[in-house]
Amino acid sequence: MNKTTSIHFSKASRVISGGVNSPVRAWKSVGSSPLFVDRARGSKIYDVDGRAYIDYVLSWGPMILGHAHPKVIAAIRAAVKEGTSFGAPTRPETSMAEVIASAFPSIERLRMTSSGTEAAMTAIRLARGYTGRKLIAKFDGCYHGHSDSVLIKAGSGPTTLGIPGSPGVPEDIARLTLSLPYNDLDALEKTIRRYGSKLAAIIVEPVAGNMGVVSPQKEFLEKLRTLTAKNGIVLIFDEVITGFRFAFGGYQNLIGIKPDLTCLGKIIGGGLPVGAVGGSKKIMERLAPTGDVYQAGTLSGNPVAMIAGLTTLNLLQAKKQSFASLDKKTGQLCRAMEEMFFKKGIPVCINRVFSMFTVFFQEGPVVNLQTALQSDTKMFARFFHGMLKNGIWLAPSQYEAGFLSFAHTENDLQKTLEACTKTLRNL
Ligand code: KE4
Repeated sequence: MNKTTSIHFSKASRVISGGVNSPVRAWKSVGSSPLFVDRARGSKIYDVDGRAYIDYVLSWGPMILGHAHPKVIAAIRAAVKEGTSFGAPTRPETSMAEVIASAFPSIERLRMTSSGTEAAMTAIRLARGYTGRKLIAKFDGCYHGHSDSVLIKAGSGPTTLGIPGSPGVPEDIARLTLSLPYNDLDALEKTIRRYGSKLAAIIVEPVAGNMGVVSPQKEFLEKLRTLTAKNGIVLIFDEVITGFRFAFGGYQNLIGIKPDLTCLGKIIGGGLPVGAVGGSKKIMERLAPTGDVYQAGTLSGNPVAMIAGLTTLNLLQAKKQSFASLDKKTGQLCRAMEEMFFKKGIPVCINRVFSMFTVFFQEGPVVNLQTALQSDTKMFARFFHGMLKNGIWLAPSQYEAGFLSFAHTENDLQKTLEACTKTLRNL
């Protein structure tokens, strides 16, 4: 660890819990203090010593256009001149809702929040209020933010840190959440047979990104849709990561499945704090003030965040065709890395869905949390640090996703592969 980092980290640790404002940033699972970032532009991120890295974290997904896109920055600059928050409805919020509703056929009404956690928490409360039922179900290794009901066998930070449940979540709340293995049709059918009429909602990441990337097996999501519809259970797709990541819309559009509620975040905020929950008018109108399910937020739909998000979505809409190129680039990178590991005789399983990927240090296949946990996290940590030393910034956890942006160039990919070659020499 370099000297500057330790100075910044020890200073931060004197006043911020763990020195970070979100646990995964602490780099605990890769066994070092975190680098501090000064700035970022395009596909590059720069630490406080001015060292540049090709960034595959992209702020955990939002920066799909690349960092500090000039049009996004210009739009934010113009917006902040008019004020930053009014606590009153603004036209950019309506435009945001219109753009999202036009991209998601399942969304007739939307409610903005300031985080994905609030979006998922709202969706669950709304489903419970709408159905009058208490029980919900989720899937092991999926992460839907840190509200009490979903911190059960949760992915992302909880899995990274080995705290899939969490002290502070009362047993009375935890017992209202069932958690099943992802991609396990039998477990799903058994659970619905046993609890169907008691379940308010089932929430799922349609493509899992928080146990590392795990794609849904054929029929898993179709079966989920059929069984929830049959039993009056609200199906919630958590598309906080996947919303506008694969196409101009959700993963739901690509597979032709309409969930009852969708959670969004990350990309729709263009790098500013945002979340959203959307769905059918029938369910969404149960939210206060039209309905009786309460939900609120001082900065929900913040006009500056809306402008950043709208500018991002408008630029993505103009790139509709080039999502395929992002997919192609990511495929090239992953295949080339797979080849390198194979030649070195190091077992890896690289899971990729369009422009998100994870290099699991194991033979594979990785189809759920249980198989993901077979990975060699020590080897992952050595790979992480080797790539960092060679100028590549990967997610500091085996159980997270890597992302490409439209700003990643062929040259970036070439440099990444060169870094991988050098790293594998000493792995
Ligand atoms: P936020 O509350 O962090 O905005 O969103 C929570 C959330 C909800 N749903 C999904 C599918 C998510 O991936 C997330 C947040 N993702 C993590 C990383 N995988 C955020 C990084 C962090 O916790 O610092």
